[in-house]
Amino acid sequence: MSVKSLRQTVQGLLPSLTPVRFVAEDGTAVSKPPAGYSEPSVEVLREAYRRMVLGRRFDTQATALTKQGRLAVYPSSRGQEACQVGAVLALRPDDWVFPTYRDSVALVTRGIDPVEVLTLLRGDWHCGYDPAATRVAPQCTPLATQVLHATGMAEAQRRKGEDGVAMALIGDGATSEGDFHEALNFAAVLRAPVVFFVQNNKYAISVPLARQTAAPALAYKGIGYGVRSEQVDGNDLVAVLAVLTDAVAHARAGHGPVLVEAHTYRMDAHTNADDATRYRDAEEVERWGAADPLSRLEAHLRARGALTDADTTAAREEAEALAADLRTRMNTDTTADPLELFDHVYAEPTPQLREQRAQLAAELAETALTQED
Ligand SMILES: Cc1ncc(C[n+]2csc(CCOP(=O)(O)OP(=O)(O)O)c2C)c(N)n1
Repeated sequence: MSVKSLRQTVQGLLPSLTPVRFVAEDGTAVSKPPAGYSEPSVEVLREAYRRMVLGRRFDTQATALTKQGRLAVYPSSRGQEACQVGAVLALRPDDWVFPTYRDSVALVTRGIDPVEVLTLLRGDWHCGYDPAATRVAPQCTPLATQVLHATGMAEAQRRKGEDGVAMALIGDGATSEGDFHEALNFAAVLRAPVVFFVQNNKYAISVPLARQTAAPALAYKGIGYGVRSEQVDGNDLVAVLAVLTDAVAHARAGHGPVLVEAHTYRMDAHTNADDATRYRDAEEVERWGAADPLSRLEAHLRARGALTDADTTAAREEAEALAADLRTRMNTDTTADPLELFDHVYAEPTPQLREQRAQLAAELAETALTQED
């Protein structure tokens, strides 16, 4: 390869030096719009605003349900709505999404029933919706395994001659897992149509980014594998949507995978069971509060005359109705059969599994007898 074409190849992979941004924290447009990206239409931005209002209300309601004991655990994504809504709006309904436990708002945005989204976190079943019908994989709890699954699905679609894209949602901490690196390498070699979307929310439970990586940005991790990479202001919906739409188009056109790192912040604790005050100070949280993605988009659209009081009221009313419906339906007890636990582990249960099932069945029968006495 000549030095000239080598330089071009490297430049084609490199992320911009600072995160791509269209809208400043106060809602005003940045003076020099980022080159190479198209701004989403006003209609799309209005829809994104509505989805972000719904997503935030869903999130605060789910957190409240943990306090009432109706939900076993909830990893909030408050503050990450621009990432979660932007990711889904950048995809077609027939593209695949590979989410983590923190991506419930993305799933609600995808149109999945909020009660079904919470099935895993309620502890009832591993997945409450139909992954094949929704093209959303079950929310992944082991870190980074979904990145390989997304790559495999993207490659399978390509081999079938379909033009679908798979998007893996992943946290900053999970980029230290081997699976992340294997997936990037594999995807780049195969030119699989997959987008790796890292939501860098600055902490992996209590581990800050600086103790996770020495890379100048997580986006640079793509270059070594030959994966085109970009970084974006994750609290600017306009930028997230513009960058992800571009990444999806790149993958769909057969040009290979893209890694996008969004710089955002987890406003709440890791989950309701975690005390974030033990590892980060209030000042930092307050600073990020000023960068809130929802109020930023609202201010931006209002300044452009694209959002009225009637629009914001309508969105909030719709969000209240969603929360009320969620409360009502989550207030009914589910009646799960403990033996169902063994149903879908293997197509053919192993002898050990059969033995465990029999053991549990005997214990349940004994408990039932004791209760009758
Ligand atoms: C393979 C694996 N190792 C460890 C854990 C325990 N664990 C759960 S969440 C978490 C932190 C993840 O942080 P990050 O990837 O930044 O995602 P975030 O929760 O911030 O969205 C860890 C270490 C796990 N779930 N899976």
